[in-house]
Amino acid sequence: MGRVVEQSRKLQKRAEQMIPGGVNSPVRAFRAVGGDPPFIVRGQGSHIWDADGNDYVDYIGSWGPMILGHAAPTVVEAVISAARNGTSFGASTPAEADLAEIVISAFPQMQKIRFVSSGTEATMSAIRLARAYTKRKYIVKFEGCYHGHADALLVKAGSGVATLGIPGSAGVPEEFTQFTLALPFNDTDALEKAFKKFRHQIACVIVEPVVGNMGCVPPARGYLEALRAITEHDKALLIFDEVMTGFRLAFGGAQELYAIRPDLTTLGKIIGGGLPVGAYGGPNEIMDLVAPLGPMYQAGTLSGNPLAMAAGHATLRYLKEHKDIYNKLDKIAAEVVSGVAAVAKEAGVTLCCNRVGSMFTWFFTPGPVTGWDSASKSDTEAFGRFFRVMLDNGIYLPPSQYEAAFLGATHTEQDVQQTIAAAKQAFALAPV
Ligand code: HOZ
Repeated sequence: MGRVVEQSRKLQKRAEQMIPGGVNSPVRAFRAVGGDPPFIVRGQGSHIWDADGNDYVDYIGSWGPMILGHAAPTVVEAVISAARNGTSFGASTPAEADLAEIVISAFPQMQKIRFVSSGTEATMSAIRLARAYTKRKYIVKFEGCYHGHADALLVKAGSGVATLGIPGSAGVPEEFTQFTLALPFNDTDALEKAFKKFRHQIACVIVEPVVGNMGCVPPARGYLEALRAITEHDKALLIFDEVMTGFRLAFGGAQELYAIRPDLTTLGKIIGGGLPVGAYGGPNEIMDLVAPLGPMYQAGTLSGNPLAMAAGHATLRYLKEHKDIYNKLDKIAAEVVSGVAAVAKEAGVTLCCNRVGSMFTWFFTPGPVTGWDSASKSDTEAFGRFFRVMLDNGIYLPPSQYEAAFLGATHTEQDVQQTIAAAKQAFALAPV
């Protein structure tokens, strides 16, 4: 089919003159897949439109937040009405407690929450808090998991770091990561060994309970239980990074789905309804160490911003009142994932399809994909070819093999059929 890309190309050239790579976050660049990134001018429901008028079924959803679809009326109204009263005060507003209350209602272990403006701030602060609480230095993270771009966490990270093949970021002195232990995901033995070697020295284990940042990788049966038991035994904290999974896999996130209670939870994306919000929360005993109550300092001019609080609250209130959405998301995601898998099989293309609820990835490898070692065996060239044909046929997927796709409550049967038809075309063109 082919797309007209003239306007997007012009906009990209203009942006490149002023913004590194023309993007304000590297995952938006098309370096790993090639082709012209569309410049988006409008979104409605499950669709977005670019500057050339091309219409796409959107499976990025702003990398997770848009569970209610683009320009959801309830969210738009809430933001407009908040904006009429002023956009920022640097002083407390009632909207902060409104959002706090509904978030806390979703997580049984959470008694207090602190809002920040991004997932990076949330995880960075939660780790500082875990160190303050345990008075220990080491942290454990997992290969292929991504917890934002704080120095100590850019070790064997997923997301853009994995996509661009940057093993550890330039500008991070070795000393800043000397207390970060990066272990393979879904490997209980490796964790046990680390806890044996660093007994009573590990402040916390931080994990994406369902990984989205090396593509979608679910936890093996019993793995999250093992994380809980090992951390509890050593009196280290368990942090669930639910920036992606919170309010997506269930209203109470992955911890509700898998029935595990971490000590701290980090959130972002959906809790801001498409505006910049992050958060970390947990029991009073830990959260009361946060300034001004305690000695762990963390701050932010735009934290708890009234527009962001209003968008988040409108989104969560809608989800709370329509919990059947999760069944609908599961059903439609299952249809699209298995539909594409079926046309791949017909065409003789080998895929490993990973999905939990409305997060999924078509890995171009026989799999199984259970961690970074197996994810990184994917044929990224084949993914790139698939991605470009999908885009030309109006399907907007994450431009990387190592990012989960998301769908929202506004995706339709027609979107699914269009996606499967596009995949059929992509596989027909694929060299076998
Ligand atoms: N966690 C998001 C995608 N893996 C980050 C989005 C971004 O870096 O812009």
